Amino acid sequence: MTLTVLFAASDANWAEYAEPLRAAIAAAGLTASLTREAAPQAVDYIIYAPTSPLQDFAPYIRCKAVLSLWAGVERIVGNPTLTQPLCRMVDPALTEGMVEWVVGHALRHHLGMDRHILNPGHVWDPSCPPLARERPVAMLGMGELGTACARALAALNFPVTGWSRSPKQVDGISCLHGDAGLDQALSQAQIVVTLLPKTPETENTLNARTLALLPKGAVILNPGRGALIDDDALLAALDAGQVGHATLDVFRVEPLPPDHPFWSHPRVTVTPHIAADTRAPSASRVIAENIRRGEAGEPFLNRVDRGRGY
Ligand code: NDP
Ligand code: OXD
Repeated sequence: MTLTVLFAASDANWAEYAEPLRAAIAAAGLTASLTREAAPQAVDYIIYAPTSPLQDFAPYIRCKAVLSLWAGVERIVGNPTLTQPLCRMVDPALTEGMVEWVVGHALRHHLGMDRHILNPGHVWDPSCPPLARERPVAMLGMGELGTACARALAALNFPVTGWSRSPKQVDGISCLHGDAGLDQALSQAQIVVTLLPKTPETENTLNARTLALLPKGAVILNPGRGALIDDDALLAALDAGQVGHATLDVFRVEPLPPDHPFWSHPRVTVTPHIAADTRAPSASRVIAENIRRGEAGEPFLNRVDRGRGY
């Protein structure tokens, strides 16, 4: 039987994914027509990115799953027309990219690299940074990405405290959960990484109260979602020196508007939502495996829990 797989994402995504998806679907032993247009009632699976105009999933009565190309699903999870199973992206190459972004930016701040790279006065300042073992890190979110980043930082000897919704045990990481766990993690952290999904519960996790718990001068790295941080509270904490620097990859409005104060703040680094990209060859294999599972009656991988919102 030939499956109909609808690709609902941007033209640029199509150019990148068409060939790797066709190859991965064939390698999974499936026969499918991968298409950008099909009668809704004929579609078996939808590959989806929020760059697609598709909003009404109700006519897709035969569709067995909607397979997101994105890890974060906040723009689709609450769609009331979406009754089909929704699977988010867990791509090993995306995880690798996120580890590189987080470790790179953590080391920039840990080693005080800017002091030497930007040294307009040619000041000879031989003071050394502490060792990583003396620089506590809080990892807010201990899912696929947070756990991989926590492990990579711990391998460099940073003492890492992870925080999640449910209790966890991860070798080499001190794991906390719940409101008290958040306060405890923040009260020691010189570097805070936010890798939580955007849900009603995680919005403004970093706010005036929680930012005040940090040791003075702590650094924030946010590759999660803009809404995890209260922008005004962050700007106030930066101006007061409570937060020493914020490196932000994600924003409430993207692209970040040209007049947003983050662009010109001397202690904010903006990266344009590039912390970790889904990579077509590996992501296509993940998608194809889920289609194979759907056809074999096996449980889907990375299924989103609608109630939790991630
Ligand atoms: P996961 O779903 O694997 O992990 C989410 C983590 O957040 C889990 O540990 C979960 O806890 C925790 N969490 C969720 N809600 C709460 C809460 N209310 N309180 C405490 N902890 C909570 O997601 P990923 O690691 O794959 O991705 C995380 C996010 O990273 C994505 O949602 C997306 O927004 C962002 N992202 C950004 C990219 C970029 O390029 N900037 C690229 C890809 C993703 P528990 O383990 O208990 O469920
Ligand atoms: C994602 C992202 O969620 O790129 O995949 O932000």
